[in-house]
Amino acid sequence: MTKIVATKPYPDQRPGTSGLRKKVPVFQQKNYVENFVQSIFDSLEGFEGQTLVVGGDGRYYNREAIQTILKIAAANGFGRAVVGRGGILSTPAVSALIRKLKAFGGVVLSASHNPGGPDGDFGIKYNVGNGGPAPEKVTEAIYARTREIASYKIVEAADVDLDSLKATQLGDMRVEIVDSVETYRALMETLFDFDRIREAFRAGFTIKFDAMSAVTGPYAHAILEDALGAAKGSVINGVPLPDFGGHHPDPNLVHAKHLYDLAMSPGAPDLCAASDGDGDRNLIIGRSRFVTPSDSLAILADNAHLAPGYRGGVVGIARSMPTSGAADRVARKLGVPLFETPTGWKFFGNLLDAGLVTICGEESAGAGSNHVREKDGLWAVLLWLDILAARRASVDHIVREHWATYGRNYYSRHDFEEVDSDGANALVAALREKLPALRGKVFGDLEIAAADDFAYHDPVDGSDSANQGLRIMFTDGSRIVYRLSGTGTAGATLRVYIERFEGDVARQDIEAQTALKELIGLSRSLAEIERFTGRAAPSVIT
Ligand code: VG1
Ligand code: CO
Repeated sequence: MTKIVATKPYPDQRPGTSGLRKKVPVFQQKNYVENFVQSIFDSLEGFEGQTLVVGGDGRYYNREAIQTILKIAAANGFGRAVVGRGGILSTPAVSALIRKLKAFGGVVLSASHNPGGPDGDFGIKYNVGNGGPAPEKVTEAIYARTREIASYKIVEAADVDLDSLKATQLGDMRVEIVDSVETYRALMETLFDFDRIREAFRAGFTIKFDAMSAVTGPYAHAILEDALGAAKGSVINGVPLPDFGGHHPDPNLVHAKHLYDLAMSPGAPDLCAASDGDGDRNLIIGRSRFVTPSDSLAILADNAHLAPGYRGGVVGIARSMPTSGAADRVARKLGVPLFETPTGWKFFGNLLDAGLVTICGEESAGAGSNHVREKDGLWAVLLWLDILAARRASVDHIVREHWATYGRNYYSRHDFEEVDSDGANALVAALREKLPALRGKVFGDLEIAAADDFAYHDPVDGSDSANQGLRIMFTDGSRIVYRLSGTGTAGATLRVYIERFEGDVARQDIEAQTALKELIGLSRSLAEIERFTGRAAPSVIT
């Protein structure tokens, strides 16, 4: 039954910020999926007879990839595979299942917020036994293996029926198809006061949740509408589609503009929210009030104790380096440590496992806690709902009160997408060269206090990660950060993160681009963005 198939390495299978992401036709090349999956298993030890969780966001090629993964897992000696029905599992649901089942690990099929379809993007990510993305030393080992792989092992068998909730045998491995939502919904019930939220909906609270035709549809229907009693129709675009209806399932102000417009319109719902392709990001917009992800992290950390799952308070907060310093101010007030990590959820795993932090977040619309080891879109929406129900206040009120207490970190990210890779690399190289000379330079009201290339020392396992983003810090606490995306599939994407602190309440409600104008101008000239990329303006501003 088990066959050993000869293969040749592909040179381009290096996992990025979050797994291996490529265009669908790249994954459709002969043995491309097989090579990568066998390389994952070749880099692991001790999974004989153990459980593997498998699921994805339902995008094009999800089912085909799952069949291949199951057959290779069976041939390599896994004892059991647990798969979401129809191949559907959100990224946080995979994490929850791995933890609940004490599985050896899991494979997540997703390219997250990137578009799907035959010409869209696909992705494969391996998660380890704590439920979180494999740390860098594992992803680098996988990559090294892909460079020399010569064969893979696969069971020859008919495809598994992914749509019926039953168990079947695949070689010596048992395959169980499970409900995609159940474990996740039960976990949410342990964290939040469902009665209190239900009561709020009964009393007239309104929500609009856009699942963006991606994976969170079934979860949002089951939790928001069925369990919590939000009005039918509160969840829109709630059926996962292989091409996400032709849209970018990216919950930001560009791709979810209709939601923003709704939130700013007369008679807007109390809360507008959305998640991304694989369900780990969140967008929060109150009536007339957009909440930046960095502010959302700070506000959630500050108010988490109101939810039953966090009654004991938070022990620490972690944020990715480009995320604004708003959470730092909360940590200081709470008297708990704040950790600054490189971009990507894999860097939070050790801190969470060691019990050093309770809540983590990224400026890219990701927040999560120690309940799983991934960021979690619906979790963030539910925590907001529970806080709103407990405080009986509007999103706008909570945000403004937060700024009045802590000050406001004006924040914006400018993305220059799909620029020429050589130009982007040259820009970074030139800026890196310039960093040491920048200290003390004055531009109008701004003086550079320090400039460096961010490096992270993991306090738990002692590992080091260098070249994680160029930081330019100013004497007034303002900051400009530059880094290249590690999730794109075409050319390079330059991300520029801009931040300025405002302590004066009278100046806290200025439109962000206006408040950051001077820094934005400087971000362009310091790095000579137009000269290196040919772009005078970013393609996406969030
Ligand atoms: C982006 C975000 C990062 C996030 C990553 C995965 O990475 O900036 O914060 O962790 O996507 O999120 P990059 O390297 O393109 O900047 V997801 O929802 O795409 O799994
Ligand atoms: Co995602």
